[in-house]
Amino acid sequence: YVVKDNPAAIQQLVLAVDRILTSGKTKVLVVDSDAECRRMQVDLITRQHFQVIDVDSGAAALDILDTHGGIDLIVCDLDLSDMDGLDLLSEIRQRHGEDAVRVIGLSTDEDRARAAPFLRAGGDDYLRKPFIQEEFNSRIFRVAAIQKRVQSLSRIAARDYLTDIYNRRYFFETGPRIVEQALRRGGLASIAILDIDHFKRLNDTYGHEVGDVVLKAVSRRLRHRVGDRHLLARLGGEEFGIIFNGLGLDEASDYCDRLRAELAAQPIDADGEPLTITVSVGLAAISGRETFDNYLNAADQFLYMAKHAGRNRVFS
Ligand code: GH3
Ligand code: MG
Ligand code: MG
Ligand code: MG
Repeated sequence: YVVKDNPAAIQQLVLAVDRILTSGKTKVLVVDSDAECRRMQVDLITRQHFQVIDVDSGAAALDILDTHGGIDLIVCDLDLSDMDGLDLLSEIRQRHGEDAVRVIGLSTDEDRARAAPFLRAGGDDYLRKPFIQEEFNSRIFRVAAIQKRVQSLSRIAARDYLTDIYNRRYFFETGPRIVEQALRRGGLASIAILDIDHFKRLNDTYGHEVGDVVLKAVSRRLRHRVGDRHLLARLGGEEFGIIFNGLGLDEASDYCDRLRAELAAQPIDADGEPLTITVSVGLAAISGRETFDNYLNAADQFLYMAKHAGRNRVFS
């Protein structure tokens, strides 16, 4: 932000920010319009072995959060040159939700009246300037630890325990939002239910543990193929849901058929035993006129038809 007319410097800055954000350490964003104050905070936080990015305005802070993500903790002066700290906090919560990041507010003695509304609006902690270094360090440390806990619990709540892909709860929470976003931008979306064929027979023949190995292997393959653009979840048992973000019925149908063919072509290694599995897929287009549950039901009916037509196929 100091280098905005220098493309080479901007490039360097972007790379530096990315380097910080992709490492495993706690990432702290210091937002303060006073350069001296900012430097002192950066210095203290760096000595706690956290990684720090610092910016001099609320707008810059919002930019970093929007473009990079990955920030765990924000330490923010409540009287910024371009924005009230309280407004910055509301904006952050609105754009990124409650769990994304913890926010500690700082203000001078004259501004101490800002503390209460800041905390009531969802600020996580508050400290008055000038502060005692030990207290600053301890608050940073505590709030960072809380955020690690929040992240770990959110991850657990969203994942399926056996396969570690998203679970049913996450699918139903996030699916409608993805669909709505895709349609609002004028894009397409479709929804698929994929079900392993004769899985009960596989369990009965080889045992439940081998069944679990197969579920994990299929999940890994699906996750690998589906990637981050689309939403993949285990809906239950041997049944998976996929929301294809940006794909209409034709494209999604080709996509599913390739998935189906690939799964059938590569036997799964279950303790040295190569097992060939097939899947059936029901696929429905999303138009924006129906509820999320109705699209899912449509996909389920197509799945039923795919099973009756002999399995190992895609119906839409
Ligand atoms: P279809 O081709 O019609 O889908 O037949 P299917 O046998 O796959 O379907 P069905 O619904 O009859 O059986 C699903 C089986 O999946 C029954 C259940 O024991 C098994 N199952 C569900 N969850 C798990 C799991 O977590 N691990 C294992 N090993 N098996 C599971
Ligand atoms: Mg069944
Ligand atoms: Mg099945
Ligand atoms: Mg099933």
